[in-house]
Amino acid sequence: MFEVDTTQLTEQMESIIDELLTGNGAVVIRNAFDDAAVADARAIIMDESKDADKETHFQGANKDIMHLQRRVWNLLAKGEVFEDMVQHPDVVAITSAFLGNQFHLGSIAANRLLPGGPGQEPHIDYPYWDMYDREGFPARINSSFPLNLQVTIPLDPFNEVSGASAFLPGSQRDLRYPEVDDRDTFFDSCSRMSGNPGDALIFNGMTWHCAMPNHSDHDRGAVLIEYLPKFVIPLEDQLSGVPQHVVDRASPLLSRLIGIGRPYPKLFDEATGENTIGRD
Ligand SMILES: O=C(O)CCC(=O)C(=O)O
Ligand SMILES: [Fe+2]
Repeated sequence: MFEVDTTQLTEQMESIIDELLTGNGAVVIRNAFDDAAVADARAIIMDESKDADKETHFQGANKDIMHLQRRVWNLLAKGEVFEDMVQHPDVVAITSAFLGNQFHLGSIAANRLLPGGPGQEPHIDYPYWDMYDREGFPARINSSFPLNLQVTIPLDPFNEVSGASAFLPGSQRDLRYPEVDDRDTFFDSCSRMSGNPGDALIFNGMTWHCAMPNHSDHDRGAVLIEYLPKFVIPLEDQLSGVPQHVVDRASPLLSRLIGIGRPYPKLFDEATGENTIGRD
């Protein structure tokens, strides 16, 4: 994977955008988060996922072992460390360049694969995640500009044995949900998002990818952050789900990410009579 040199971020930005949109579809910032942040996040997620009782996705063929892949949703309600995770300055700079500087948060959740845990079907992420129903999407929708940026933060070693996410380099250029018939090609040709706890694995959500089975003897946990341009409806309801004490201490960036002050939808009949949009 293309390794971002954070000391050269401004100079590299065009190459990063190229890599995400028309290159392999994924880049990595090594050691984005320190050991203390990882340990804190991991402890919270292990505790919150003692039961396998949350909605999960892309597990079609794995019903018997589905409980070995566990989700923790709405992490901003579960620990202060996650407030830092969604505001990492280098990730924010890349996301601003990729999705526009008013991007917001679609979701921050965890995916925990226990030993023996199953992989997922190859897929693409929200807002494309149900694109197997192609008729639900606009005519000629294509990959020329992005509506999603995903950031995976491993909390355990991510390697071929432990079930590091697989992705098919370049698959984002042809925006479509992988067919069942594409799976052999996917699994034969995929690369892995290998990494260490605290790395930030960043990818274009149009890239075909999936969690892979965990054949190791340890957990494979990860924080999954999804960023969206300002006009795409968030996946998680942060406005209801993020507690008031987090809202009260939120930075301007975090407030925007969770949708505080988001103008629409709006009751224009109740607005004051003034001109609010336009160059002049
Ligand atoms: O946990 C992983 O490796 C990937 C998870 C994923 O892609 C998803 O749930 O959408
Ligand atoms: Fe995904």
